[in-house]
Amino acid sequence: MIVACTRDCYDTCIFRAEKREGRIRLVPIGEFPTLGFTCARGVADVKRLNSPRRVKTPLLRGERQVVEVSWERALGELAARIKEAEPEEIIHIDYDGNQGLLTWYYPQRLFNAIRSASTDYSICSAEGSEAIKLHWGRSYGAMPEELEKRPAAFWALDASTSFIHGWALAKRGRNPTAAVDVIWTNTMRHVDLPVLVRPGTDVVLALGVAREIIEMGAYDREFVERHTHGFEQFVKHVQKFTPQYVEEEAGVPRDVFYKLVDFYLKKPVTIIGFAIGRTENGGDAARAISLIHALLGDPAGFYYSNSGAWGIDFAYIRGLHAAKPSKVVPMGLVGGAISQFKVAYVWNANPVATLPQGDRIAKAAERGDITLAVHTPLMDETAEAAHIVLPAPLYLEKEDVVYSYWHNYLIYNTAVADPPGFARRETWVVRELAKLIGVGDHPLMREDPWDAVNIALKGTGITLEELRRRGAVRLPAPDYYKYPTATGKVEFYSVTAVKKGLPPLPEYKPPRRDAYVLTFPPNPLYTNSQFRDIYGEPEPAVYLNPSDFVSDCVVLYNENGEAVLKAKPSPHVPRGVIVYTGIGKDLRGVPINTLARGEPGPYGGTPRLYTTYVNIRPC
Ligand SMILES: Nc1nc2c(c(=O)[nH]1)N[C@H]1C(S)=C(S)[C@@H](COP(=O)(O)OP(=O)(O)OC[C@H]3O[C@@H](n4cnc5c(=O)[nH]c(N)nc54)[C@H](O)[C@@H]3O)O[C@H]1N2
Ligand SMILES: Nc1nc2c(c(=O)[nH]1)N[C@H]1C(S)=C(S)[C@@H](COP(=O)(O)OP(=O)(O)OC[C@H]3O[C@@H](n4cnc5c(=O)[nH]c(N)nc54)[C@H](O)[C@@H]3O)O[C@H]1N2
Ligand code: SF4
Ligand SMILES: [Mo]
Repeated sequence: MIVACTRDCYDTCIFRAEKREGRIRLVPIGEFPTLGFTCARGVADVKRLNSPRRVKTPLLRGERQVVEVSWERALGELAARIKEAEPEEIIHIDYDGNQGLLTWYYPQRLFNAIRSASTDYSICSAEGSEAIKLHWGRSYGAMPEELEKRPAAFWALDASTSFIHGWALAKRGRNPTAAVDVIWTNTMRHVDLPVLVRPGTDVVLALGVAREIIEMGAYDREFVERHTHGFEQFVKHVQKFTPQYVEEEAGVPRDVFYKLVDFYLKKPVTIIGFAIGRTENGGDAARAISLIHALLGDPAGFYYSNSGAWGIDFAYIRGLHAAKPSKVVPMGLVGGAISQFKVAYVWNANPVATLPQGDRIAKAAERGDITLAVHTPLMDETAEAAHIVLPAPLYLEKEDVVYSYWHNYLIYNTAVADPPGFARRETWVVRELAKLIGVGDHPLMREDPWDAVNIALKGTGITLEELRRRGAVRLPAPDYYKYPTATGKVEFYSVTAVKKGLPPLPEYKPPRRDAYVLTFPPNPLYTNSQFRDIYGEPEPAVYLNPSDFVSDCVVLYNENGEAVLKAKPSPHVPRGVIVYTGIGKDLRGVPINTLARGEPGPYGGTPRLYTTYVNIRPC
């Protein structure tokens, strides 16, 4: 049996699942793209099936205690709350705890059918995707194999921690590697050319590199003439991004800058970390980095997210062809705006911990301002705050179709274990709920979930039946010479942006220099807030440069709130930057995201949480 890890992760590892004497073993496939190894989470997935944090029975939280109830009672209660509220007073909050088409996307149909409010799904990669689309009409890029074939630059990505198979391929290829980051991550310490930049200044560096390539006459004239639009305006625009300006603004010394230019002349692939979109000027940085590859005549030279390349009709599974949300709230603002709602239904996400000011969702539930319901396999902060908790199967306990935003395998996941207790899958829950609310007959809810998947897969050229039979199918690489922009070309000067009232060329606004920047590199033991049931809580600590060290206990504060944390000096953190590894809490148990910046970025609405400005004082 074949299964793929459904977590929000570049790698989407593929396993052979073996069952011997009732015991399940997951063996990472030896061949590409999993290469015979997996991560600390992949190793613990079987153990996690019996995690003490599993939710096995529906729960209702009363004033005094939490009681186990039947599905009928729990769903009856939830349906009553939903029926009492106006559609725009109901919000569903879901993200990528499990990337299965039926687990994440299909349940959105119920909420679109009743025209409730939705988030904008912007927390992770939307900013960069929308930004790159302004120039290319698409945001997909390099296929995984490229990492092994040519030099690789990891830009705003600690690949050796969060993208271990991409990292392994690059290392296996033995070509030169580079990284651009604001701290000395493990990746920065293990590439040939590490480039340390000041937070939020990547766009300056990228436009500086572009300018230099043009100055040297080293760009691909034929590609520029045949496939691009607005080169002249771009040339003019980049003039001010001289090596001197790059040094002053981004803090990159001249010699390192020229080495990076040389590196780009070798036609590397750039893996642009999703993280770039969560930084100040991040969308503009993604735009500028992608355009370096247009200069090089290399439309397959950058990678951001390949989700859009496989032809999967996500909008169809979500039901957007038939009904749309009445209101859309940027994810970074949901925490602050939660009291506008009466009911919040959460699945596949842990917003109390993972969203900026997510702790306000828990507070609103505690005050009784909202009814909070959660469908989850495991107790987390959101479930602890919820009035209604519904038990869900983990990915090894249900069938689903899984895609990757990196590699081009589509996988049919078979269930290798039975769900515990009364756990029921997402499609069942929303269809039962639909009946109770009175929309069971809505065309979106009537359609069998598997039929919906089959239709959504049409553009991939693979039928559900074939996929089920083969287990895993390799999809073809996309066409890199098709640009669905206004001009049909790669737009150095984005006509599309002008139409949308956005700047046609990547812009730079200097970040604040009067505060510390709190940022969040990945933690190897967790995927976002998951696996604390196995590995415990991440340390409530921040790292800072020895010269910024004031005390071993600090209070970080800004206009959003305060966090009390242990502080540790680290030579890997430059002055002015403060590092919290992963997503966790402070010493009082307050989610670290109580501090995070929530206001949406200009292109895809992603909050700039990786450039969170804070002040610091000793405890
Ligand atoms: N082990 C592990 N793996 C994961 C995850 C996890 O939690 N743990 N999460 C998964 C998810 S949801 C995602 S989206 C991806 C995360 O992957 P990405 O978001 O693509 O990147 P990260 O590896 O988290 O690294 C982000 C890097 O950006 C740096 N950075 C911060 N500000 C700036 C800036 O202004 N400029 C530059 N150049 N760099 C900056 C940080 O120091 C950090 O090293 O990984 C996935 N894989
Ligand atoms: N401080 C800080 N905040 C961040 C980030 C950061 O690096 N630092 N990263 C941001 C990024 S990139 C992202 S993507 C978000 C991630 O935000 P989330 O998507 O909220 O994060 P996860 O912790 O991956 O997933 C959350 C929940 O999904 C549930 N789940 C897992 N499998 C299933 C399933 O099969 N069914 C159901 N119903 N539920 C399931 C898990 O129990 C878990 O509680 O966080 C963002 N927030
Ligand atoms: S979390 Fe990522 S690296 Fe780990 S098993 Fe899942 S896909 Fe593989
Ligand atoms: Mo993410």
